[in-house]
Amino acid sequence: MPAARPPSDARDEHLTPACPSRLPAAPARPVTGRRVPRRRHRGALVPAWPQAAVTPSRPGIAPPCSYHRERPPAVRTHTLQPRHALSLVRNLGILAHVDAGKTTLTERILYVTGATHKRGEVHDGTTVTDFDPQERDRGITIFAAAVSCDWDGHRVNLIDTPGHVDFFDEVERSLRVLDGAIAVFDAVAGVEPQSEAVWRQADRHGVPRIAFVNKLDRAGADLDTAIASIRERLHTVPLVVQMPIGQEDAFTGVVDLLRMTALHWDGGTYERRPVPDALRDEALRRRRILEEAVAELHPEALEEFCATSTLSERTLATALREVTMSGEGVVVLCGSAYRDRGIEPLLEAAVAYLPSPLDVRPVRGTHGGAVEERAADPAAPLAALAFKVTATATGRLTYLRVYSGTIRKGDAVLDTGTHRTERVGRILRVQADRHEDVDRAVAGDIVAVIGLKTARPGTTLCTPSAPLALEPPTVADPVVSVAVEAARSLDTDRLATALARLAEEDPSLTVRTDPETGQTLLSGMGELHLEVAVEKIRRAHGLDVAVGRPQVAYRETVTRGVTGLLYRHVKQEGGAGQFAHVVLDVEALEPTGDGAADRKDHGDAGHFVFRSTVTGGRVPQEYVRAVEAGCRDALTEGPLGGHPVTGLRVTLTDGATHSKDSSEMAFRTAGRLALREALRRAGTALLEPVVDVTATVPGDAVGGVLGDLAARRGRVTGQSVRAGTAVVTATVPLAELFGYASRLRGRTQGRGTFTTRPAGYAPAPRVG
Ligand SMILES: Nc1nc2c(ncn2[C@@H]2O[C@H](COP(=O)(O)OP(=O)(O)OP(=O)(O)O)[C@@H](O)[C@H]2O)c(=O)[nH]1
Ligand SMILES: [Mg+2]
Repeated sequence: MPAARPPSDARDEHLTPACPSRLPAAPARPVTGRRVPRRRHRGALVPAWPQAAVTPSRPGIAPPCSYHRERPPAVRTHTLQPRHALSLVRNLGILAHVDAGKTTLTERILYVTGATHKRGEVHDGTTVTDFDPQERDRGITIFAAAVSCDWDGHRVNLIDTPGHVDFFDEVERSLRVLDGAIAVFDAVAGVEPQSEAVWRQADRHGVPRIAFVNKLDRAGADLDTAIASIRERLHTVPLVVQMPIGQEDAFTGVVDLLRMTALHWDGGTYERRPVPDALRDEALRRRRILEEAVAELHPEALEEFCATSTLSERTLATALREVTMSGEGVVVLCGSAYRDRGIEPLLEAAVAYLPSPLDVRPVRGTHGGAVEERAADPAAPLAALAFKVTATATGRLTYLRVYSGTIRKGDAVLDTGTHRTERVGRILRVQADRHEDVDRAVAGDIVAVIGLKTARPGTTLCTPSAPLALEPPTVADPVVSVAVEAARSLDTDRLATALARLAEEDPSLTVRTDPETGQTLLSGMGELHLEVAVEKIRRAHGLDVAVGRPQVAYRETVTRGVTGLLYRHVKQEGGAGQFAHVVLDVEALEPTGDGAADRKDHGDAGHFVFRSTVTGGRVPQEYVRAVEAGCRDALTEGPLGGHPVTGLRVTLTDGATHSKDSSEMAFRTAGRLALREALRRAGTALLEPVVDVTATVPGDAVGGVLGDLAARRGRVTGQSVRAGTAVVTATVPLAELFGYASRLRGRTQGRGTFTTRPAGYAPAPRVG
């Protein structure tokens, strides 16, 4: 981790009242992602704050006050929300690197809101959201789980997401249907690789976030260092609204810098007290830093700050909400989920700053080529996105996010994927592995439906008379495959059915037959992903499965181009003939530079650009499109080993048509065969997936770990030691990492851990 300077030091120079000439003008506000109109919900913020707010006896400092939150009734009532109440709904995700404490935080949120009576623990396998037997055995989250709770008159729907990189797609599908998120960081480790990856993912989806720095009770926890890493690695402005009271074991509470009161936790309850004298100066200093940071981002706050040299609690709260929505800054809170500290203020901040379904932009879809928007209105025609499908004892559950309209039990809905109309059997509100029947769900709701036979993750369900297709979540390319086979040949068909169902539930898993060996190949995002999938088949279907060695998914790329390749496709055997002449140039394309994006974002076609420079109408537009389609067909199998081809630009420079025999089909065939021929003549190279590895190991084991990484063709990119613990980063071919977890454990007597992050593709040393 880079040496971090507490953010407070960096800002000491601003401690004197600022005047217009000292503070920079508020930056222009670029409109990105799902922004909300800046003015729309001003004023709506204040009633959303809990009634625990105390009237300050003198500016900024609350009088002595003891406040124990009444626990809400334990019974969850899922009454349906009328339209006006949509503003009281929050659909939130909990995102972070593996082990940051997402599941523990979700568990504590359920407990403090009264949704549960017991605090479960990940290490005991007793949490609500890690209910799958494999999650309990492995102590990690594998599947995103939805839960709901009530807080201060708001309904909070939460999705606890997995942090392990292999389950990236599960997070992607969740982000697609969420309105806001809580990003969790470990107070010792700060921003870890996967936190950075999910942060960028949330940026792409335009999901507003607040941050929770967790584990402040751990030895070595340091809020300021974690905040510095948020600023440096996530390139955002941290707006820190709390200051911890005590450190590590002695961490007992926080100072609320908005209300300037201290919150102390003791057992299951907390108390608001005046800020202790010893902390007052530091708290005022941090409040000042917060005010300045907010004034720099928010024009009205800047005006007030310049006029009065301070910001009122109301202005701060309003500005924090708007800055959160626009993504220009991130509100940072802190605590310890494990020790139940900091949960209530986090919930307050979540309902105060994060958007309701009404705050996000109307959903966009297409119908017949035209783009259409639908607002979050229960009276509008239905538009709902299926984002998850699971087989349970209750039946096949299709999870839906309803964006507009109302879906009722018994309704006929159109599946825009299959163009089939299906009937909704039951509608369920889901609380992890428990379900409760409801009669209908409205815009803003996340529910599961039983009775849909064909809906897949990514399908839109809509009113048959008002069809609309919403953009489905993207699906990452699988990078690792294993051959699977039923141990008893009798079970071959059952295995095929089980694999098909698995791939249906998780679109990042694919099943295909190897044309050369005839083996069934299961492909996914990593070794763990496949291990979990196979184990699921063993447990759920009682099948004995034999699994081969994992293989990575190679790709091929162009290293030396070809110009002026002429291909003539002419056929005249009876009937209508085929005539298409094309001339192609093929060039190598530079990688985009973002390894993860190269691997995840360019879909099956990889990084491919097609253009036409044909002039004078020598090849009509529809035939140009057909040539492009043909080229894309050719990209699926490269000349080196039949792997997908990526990293090239194809230019159609010339061509010829025949008045009778030319057709789109002829040009598509010509495009495919021309590019195939061009690739044979071009210089090509094999690419293999590489990952960035971050290994955290005891200082005395570094030598062995470095040697092992080198033997795995790893390139060490960084090394640092802090308090006897070394962090080594390296870029390593994925193919060399199989079995690394047990090797690292062995080399470090079980004390070493590592995480990986996709880093794109790099040239492979051998031809496969
Ligand atoms: N000391 C301390 N430990 C914590 C805290 N929160 C969580 N933990 C522990 O950290 C470990 C990981 O916690 P989880 O809640 O499973 O983390 P997660 O982010 O859900 O992990 P994945 O779902 O696997 O990505 C568990 O052993 C927790 O008990 C905390 O505030 N303090
Ligand atoms: Mg978890």
